[in-house]
Amino acid sequence: MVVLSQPTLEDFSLIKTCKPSGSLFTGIPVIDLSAPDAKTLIVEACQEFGFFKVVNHGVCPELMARLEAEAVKFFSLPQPEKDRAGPPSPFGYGNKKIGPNGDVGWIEYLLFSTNPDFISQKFLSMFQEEPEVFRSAVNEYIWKVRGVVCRVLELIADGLRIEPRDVLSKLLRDEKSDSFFRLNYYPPCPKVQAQSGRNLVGFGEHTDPQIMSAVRSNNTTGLQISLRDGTWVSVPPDQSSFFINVGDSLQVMTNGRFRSVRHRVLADSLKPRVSMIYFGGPPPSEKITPLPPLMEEGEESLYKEFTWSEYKKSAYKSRLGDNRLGQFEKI
Ligand code: GA4
Repeated sequence: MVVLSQPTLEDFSLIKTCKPSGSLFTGIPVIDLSAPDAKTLIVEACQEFGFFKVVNHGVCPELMARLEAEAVKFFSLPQPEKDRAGPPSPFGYGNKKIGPNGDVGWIEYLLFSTNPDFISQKFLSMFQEEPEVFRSAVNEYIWKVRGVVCRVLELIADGLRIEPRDVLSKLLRDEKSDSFFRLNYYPPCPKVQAQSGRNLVGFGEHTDPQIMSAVRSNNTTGLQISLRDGTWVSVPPDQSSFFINVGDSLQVMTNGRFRSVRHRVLADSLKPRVSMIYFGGPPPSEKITPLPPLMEEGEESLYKEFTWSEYKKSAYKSRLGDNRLGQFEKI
């Protein structure tokens, strides 16, 4: 059995805590990708929640389990070995520090670009032994999960009656697509839970800047989303499904019809949470503006015009919880 080092109390001092909500929310939309009404249900879910669960997606559970096992193996390595894969500037291994502006959380992670050349280089320098097994699991997984997100984006185009149906998915399939992949490991926090009755915040509240993200986690709770009225609800975990988040860019491309969902992760008091997330982003030079066929007559964009590279630059100057789209809204 793999035993990970126990956190010390000093490790907790900067990290926020939060009272865990007892119950799990039962209202998350569940989309069967093969169902005839999938396109309509996805559009409704993107408008109401900016979040939904996808089942019947065709990615085999063995691949998810294999990648999860490889991730746990990595996070179980001695600290100096993991540190050799860091810091995440912006890609690599990170421990508690999130982004460049002072955000922290009860988390360890690996952050990659989905560009295969980049992955292989980083992996080769990261692992002396057997990089190939991990690398191929990551590459295969990214390929499959991108396929799922592209299918969802094509169903969205159908549901919104936009042509061509690859208007969004082609941005993720583009060889210049600026997409990320992240493996997160949230260690359990039993001491804090016992002393305060609160859980450590693993990843503070935020929205994803990209077009769309797909999260797969093990069966540990922790993910919470904010509803329209600002209430936080806990998402029941499901290791065989994907949870899809609408990102800021898709909110802009639908001129505010879709909602970029605010979400956060609380560490569990007893079990580690392991998640793998694909963040589908456009090429750097892509203009992020409302899709013309969607606009009603006389409708104006709610946002100033910007490219993905401009948005990303400004995101990396922000704090995690900031309303990043705020400064791009037209007044
Ligand atoms: C949030 C979504 C993704 O995890 C991420 C994050 C990125 C990082 O961890 O480096 C950011 C965060 C995320 C948005 C604001 C900036 C950048 C940390 C941060 C404080 C990889 C992304 O693309 O944006």
